[in-house]
Amino acid sequence: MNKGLFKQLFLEKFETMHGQTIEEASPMDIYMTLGTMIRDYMSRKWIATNKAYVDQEKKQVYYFSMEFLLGKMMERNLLYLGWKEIVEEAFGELAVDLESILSLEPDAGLGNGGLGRLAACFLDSFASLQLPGHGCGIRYKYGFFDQKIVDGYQVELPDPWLKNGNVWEIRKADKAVEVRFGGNVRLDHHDNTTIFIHENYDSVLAVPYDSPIVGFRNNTVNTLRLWSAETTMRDFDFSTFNRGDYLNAVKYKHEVESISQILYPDDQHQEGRILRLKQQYFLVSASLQSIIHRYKKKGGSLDEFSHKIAIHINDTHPVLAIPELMRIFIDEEEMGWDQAWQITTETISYTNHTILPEALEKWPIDLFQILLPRIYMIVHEINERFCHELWQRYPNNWDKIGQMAVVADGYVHMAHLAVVGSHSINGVAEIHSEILKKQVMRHFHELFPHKFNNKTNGITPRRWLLKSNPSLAQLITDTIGPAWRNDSSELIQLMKHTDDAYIRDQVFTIKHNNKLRLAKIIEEKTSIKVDPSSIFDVQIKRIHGYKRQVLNVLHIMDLYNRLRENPDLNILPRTFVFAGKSAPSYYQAKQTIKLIHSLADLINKDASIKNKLKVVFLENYSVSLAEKIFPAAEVSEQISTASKEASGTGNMKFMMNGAITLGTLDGANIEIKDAVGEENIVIFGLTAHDVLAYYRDGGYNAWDMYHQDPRIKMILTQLINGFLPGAQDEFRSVYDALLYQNDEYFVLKDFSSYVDAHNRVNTLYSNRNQWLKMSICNIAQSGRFSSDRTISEYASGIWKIEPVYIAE
Ligand code: 26W
Repeated sequence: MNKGLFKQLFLEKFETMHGQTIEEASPMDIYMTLGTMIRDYMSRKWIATNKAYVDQEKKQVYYFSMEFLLGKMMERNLLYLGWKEIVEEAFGELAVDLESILSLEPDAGLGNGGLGRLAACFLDSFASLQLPGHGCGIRYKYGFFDQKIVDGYQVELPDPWLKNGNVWEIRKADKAVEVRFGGNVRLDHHDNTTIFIHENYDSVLAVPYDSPIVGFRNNTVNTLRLWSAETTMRDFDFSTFNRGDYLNAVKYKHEVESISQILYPDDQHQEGRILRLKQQYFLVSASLQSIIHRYKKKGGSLDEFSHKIAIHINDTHPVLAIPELMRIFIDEEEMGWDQAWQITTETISYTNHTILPEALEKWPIDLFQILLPRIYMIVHEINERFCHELWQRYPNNWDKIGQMAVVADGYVHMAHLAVVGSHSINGVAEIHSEILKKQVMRHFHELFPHKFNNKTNGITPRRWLLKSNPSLAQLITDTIGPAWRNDSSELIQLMKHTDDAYIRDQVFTIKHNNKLRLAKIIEEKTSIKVDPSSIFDVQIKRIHGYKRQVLNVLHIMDLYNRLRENPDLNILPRTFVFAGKSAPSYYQAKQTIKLIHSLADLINKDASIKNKLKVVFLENYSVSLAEKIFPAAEVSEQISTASKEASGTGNMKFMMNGAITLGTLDGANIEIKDAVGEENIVIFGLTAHDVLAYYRDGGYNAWDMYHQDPRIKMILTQLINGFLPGAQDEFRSVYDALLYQNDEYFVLKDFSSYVDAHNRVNTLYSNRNQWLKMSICNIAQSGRFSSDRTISEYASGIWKIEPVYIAE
């Protein structure tokens, strides 16, 4: 492609699509035309990729996930195809501003947070590493809610991201499959075998929408297949409607479509709602049917299935893939139990993303059985056989067997099903995998030690550096060459330049410009003016007790108290930036958002502290907003209660953009510390070992902190004495959680060490050269946190898949 050719093709495409000339074009028409052109161009590569996969009979992996938090795709696709500059110049000649066209695209926000964004980074790495890996998910009509802040409170609005259509997807109506819910199972006998007949079920039509996922500057185009729930024509238009039961027909249609209507806006808390279980089964049943259908059509033998297909489940949400695969093998393919079980376990692998007990999924048996009668029978049988094995191994140890059973205490335990029915279980950072093996899943680890492994998370350096921080990316390319974009281990070459005055200067200038850009966004969105020379100290992530935004707030209050007492206090000016959404039903998290706003109100208006402190909350955190914040950040707040954050991936995005981590020894922070060395990170607080010991043995009393530390006493009093603007009792619940509920997340316990850590940051930052050296070191060491490294490890260690070269 070159500029002249692009311009010509674009104008032709525009006229055929819109029946008018470019002079009359609306920006949306231009967006659609460009999107269609890109898609058409990718289509040829897409066909070639699929053909190569089939012809070469290479093993493929399907990544099953309830969430894919993709963000925008157009700029990504332009960059990856190598078209961006051409289009920019051609549009310049047509007096069209590419930036404003790109901004028209809504984020695909089909995820809550870390787990969903990880799935998106993985798709990026599959394609960029030329690996045959595809995503399977749900095409939610409404993505993660839009967050509005009204008077300091979070208000949730729907996210109708599909309202103007979606240029990237292709509806494949002919590939629709049927998914069955409810009804009953009748047993029949044929030639000495029992046959299970599922009858009187409600049937839902699953219609796939495929989107191309193109690799970086290669010819690989993989597929993200998202399923949409529709009524079958048979059910809606004819039978019910003809009986004249119009209202019921409409109600039924509505009920069916509700399955793919909305993403559940809760992470780290399982709700037990039947619609969620429906979504989970809908995803796995539709995906497996289509995978097997295609596999057989291409002549594959089921005996070979696990050698040709790997299925990965992203947390337990798609764990029904295990009994569903068993159902298809046994009921539809007439396979015996033992063979079906062997193939199933060899096919499926599972990642755990959290140890928070409230997030571990379990479903009440009665609800499960009514919705999925045949699947329940299979789960029951899996449980019987597994408990029998346990009995052989641990005779009479009912306690242990009860703790490990798949079905127990009236519930189906999804994580147990995942461990029993898969060949690999991994955590997402070293410490997390260790906690799984030694604590949460210790009985399972004892039984199946070979199944457990670690795959430390990663992020794609192409979106989180090349796309979001182009000037830093350019500096890196100028310094060490462009290879880092495909081979992130190359970033280590930057270590040779940590003392290079020119590079330091450039890193400083780039960061400063990114801060200016963010300062402008902050002013536009909040009317708050921040000092671009102040330290940009950033905490952006879901709002949750264990992530301890409250600890950040308490430190800011203390700093403010010190400044009020002495306005000439010798500290560097700071800007504290927050962003993040709370689950709609999570009261404490919502109060935390209000607390940040009240504090911001108080501090930002106080002239006496001479602009040394600003507090900003940016509403509606999203992939696109994140892309603007990470490049401008200098301090990365990773302050979860040790042991609670499985990995974190924001920490890696900050690091790759040159921010210094201020964090606890939790999740991947530990590996970041190992990578950069103690002198290039600021660590504080309890260790996971300390925290787990407190939970086990007790011995922590939050009131001791209150009585021992006058700073804590003062701040906590300020939470409830009207010091903060707004109603007197607004923050009583925050106060009570910290004192009367004994501070479950050890905020007060870690307070003092957190304040010390901030003081260290202040000292380090005052030596500009030292700070820039730290920053360059962080960028240089961030290569190991590329999702390319992570996916290569999954590919060789778990899935046994290999790259497939796709010719031009
Ligand atoms: C059933 C409700 C529900 C929904 C989502 C429970 C749990 C989840 C996810 C497992 C929450 C999640 O996103 N976990 C995060 O996963 C990231 C990717 O591995 C990690 O980096 C984060 O530490 C972890 O919190």
